[in-house]
Amino acid sequence: MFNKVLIANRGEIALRVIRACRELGLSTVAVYSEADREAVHVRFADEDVCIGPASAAQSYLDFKRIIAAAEVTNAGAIHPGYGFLAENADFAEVCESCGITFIGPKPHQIRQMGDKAVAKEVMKKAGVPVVPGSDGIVSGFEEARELAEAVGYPVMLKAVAGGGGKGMRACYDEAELERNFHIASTEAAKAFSNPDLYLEKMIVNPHHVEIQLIGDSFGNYFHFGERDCSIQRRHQKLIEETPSPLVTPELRQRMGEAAIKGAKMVDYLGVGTVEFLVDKDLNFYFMEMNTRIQVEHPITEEAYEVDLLQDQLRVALGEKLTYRQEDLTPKWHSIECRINAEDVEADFRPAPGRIEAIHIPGGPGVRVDKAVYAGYFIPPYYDSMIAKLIVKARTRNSAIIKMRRCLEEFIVEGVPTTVPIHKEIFQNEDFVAGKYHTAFLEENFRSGKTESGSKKKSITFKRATEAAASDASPDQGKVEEPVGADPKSE
Ligand code: MV4
Repeated sequence: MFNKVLIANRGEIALRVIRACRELGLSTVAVYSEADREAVHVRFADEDVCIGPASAAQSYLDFKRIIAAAEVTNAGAIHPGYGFLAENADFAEVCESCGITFIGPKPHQIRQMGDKAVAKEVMKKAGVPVVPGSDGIVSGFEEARELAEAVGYPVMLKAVAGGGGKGMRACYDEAELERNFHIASTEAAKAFSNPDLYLEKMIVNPHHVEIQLIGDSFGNYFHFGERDCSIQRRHQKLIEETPSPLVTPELRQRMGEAAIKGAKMVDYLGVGTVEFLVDKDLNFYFMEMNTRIQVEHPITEEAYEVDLLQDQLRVALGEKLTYRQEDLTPKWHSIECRINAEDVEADFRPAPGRIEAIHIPGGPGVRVDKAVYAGYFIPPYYDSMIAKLIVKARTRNSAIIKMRRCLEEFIVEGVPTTVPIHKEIFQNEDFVAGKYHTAFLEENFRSGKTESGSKKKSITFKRATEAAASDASPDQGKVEEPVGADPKSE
């Protein structure tokens, strides 16, 4: 067992882990790169170790430096956060062989879910619905052609070592399939050192709905409903919400049970997320399983009144979970906006630099997970997310009103942020009506040349109708039952 945790990460998630550790009486070790000397996670950990230069390859991704830091500080466990080494099975294995608890699932579970074709086979065996397509990898174009003929076009070619939208190609006919087959496998070989592909029927305009689950070492499994992550751009999520406007209580139960069946199949340990695509007829299909705590976990914590970080640490400590599934219902509607230091007008280009001033919204039902402050210099080496703005309210409409208010209060000077685009999305009538799928942003954005004729893309967002845009309160004139109050909405 362990009583000291090294956090192999930075930014808001490192701080989130430190907070959970302190509440559980665990001591903490921060590691940091030379670019992160002034970072908040370093200040709030009990101990800290500089592990190398700014480049992630020589710091947050370097097994040897992180293991060495754990050994010199006598940390018994490593929490990887998300990104960096969070889903690296080799790293989890190295931790184990050094007698350090990796806070996450077992190495073979990470490896199984990391191979997308294997993951799909495992889920299929467990009885989880999967998209029709190849059983495992496709050996060559000829096999791909026959399969595509059988399931019908359009189809997708996906790299088994890809994921999160990487190494994926749409094919609308046989000619395109033939062209793409060679391109996709060559690309996959280069990008992932693995040329293997699998094939699936394409689900058109799907919703991205993911189920949060947890398993302990006694074989107990629970799910915490879904998160709708359909508002994304080039596979980068911008907004997540729970409950999903699409998901009925009955669908939630079926998807939750399917996710747990899949997790049980691999004796899954810890927190995990099972990603599904949901089509317009509410059919759901397994996509991927994420074997980490995710960026968007706070909306589930807020809606379900749980602490997933504490639970993740507890099951890693060998504790038993004491939930009853029937108690795990959404108590609130929660929405998250990812606030990134990016120039939206310049194709969302990351915009590192100094935060000259910052005002963080507050008030009831508002949570901001961040690790930035006035005067902080956002280094150019890592991702551009600077804060997560999370609200909760009893209804979706009141959560939208609260989010609009918080976005007005969210002031950052010194670097551009994604706040302006969030303001626009929260005025869009389709979004406000809960009518959106994964193509929402692409469909609602127009890009073109600016008046000056420069190459800079100017992006304008289709506005809500005048009536909806000027109506500050979508609650008005519309009666909506609070979350959980209507037995039908449970
Ligand atoms: C698909 C799909 C349509 N049909 N698979 C993208 C990320 C990866 N997790 C799976 N992805 C998709 N797989 C089939 N058979 C459409 C997507 C997809 C997508 C999925 C979730 C969220 C946003 C997306 C945006 C474009 C494509």
